[in-house]
Amino acid sequence: MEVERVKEDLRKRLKEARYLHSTGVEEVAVDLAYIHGCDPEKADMAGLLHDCARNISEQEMIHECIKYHIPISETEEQCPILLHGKLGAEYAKFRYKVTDCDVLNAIIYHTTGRPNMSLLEKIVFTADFIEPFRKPIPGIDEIRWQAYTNLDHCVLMILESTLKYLQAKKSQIDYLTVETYNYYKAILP
Ligand code: DGI
Ligand code: FE
Ligand code: FE
Ligand code: FE
Repeated sequence: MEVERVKEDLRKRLKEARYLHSTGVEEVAVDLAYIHGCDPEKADMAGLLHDCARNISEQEMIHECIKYHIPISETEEQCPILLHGKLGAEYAKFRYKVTDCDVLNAIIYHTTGRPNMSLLEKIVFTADFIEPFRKPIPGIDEIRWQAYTNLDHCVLMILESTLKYLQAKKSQIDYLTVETYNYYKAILP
């Protein structure tokens, strides 16, 4: 489906704030694609669609995952919000006719990341965190700077910030969030 038609559909389906966030991620992802040498059209689609399954209730998310045969881990059962990436990729495939695996993986892994992410995966993961409509958090200026300078370092800083936030909230931490953090910590000097 064309980007403009996807946008029109998302504008109807998502709450206004979530739609604005999605277009913010879209724009930042395209900028990062040009800077880091990634396909801007893929970044555009992945950024726009990354949260396309975010606007349903936790209960509905579980139901939808069962419908799409998405396996649910114990952590995901406790924190169903973790499922919106995997479910979003299914919507991208079936509702928006996305076939590109890299785009689908960027949607799947945008919340936890994963070790050894593709350039597009890192771009969407990062754009989700730094887009201009998101509520500012301490350290965001340095993280934004690193997004345009050293993307791996930026990914590590985002994970550090997310882990701190989850620990403060006493939320369950997904094993992939931890593995991703360990991976980027280990590969950086
Ligand atoms: O969907 P967004 O709000 O744009 O952002 P997101 O997909 O990165 O994160 C969604 C929520 O998931 C956010 O409140 C942070 C939280 N989250 C990220 N990693 C983990 C997590 N929650 C749990 N319980 N465990 C994690 O490892
Ligand atoms: Fe999300
Ligand atoms: Fe995120
Ligand atoms: Fe998001």
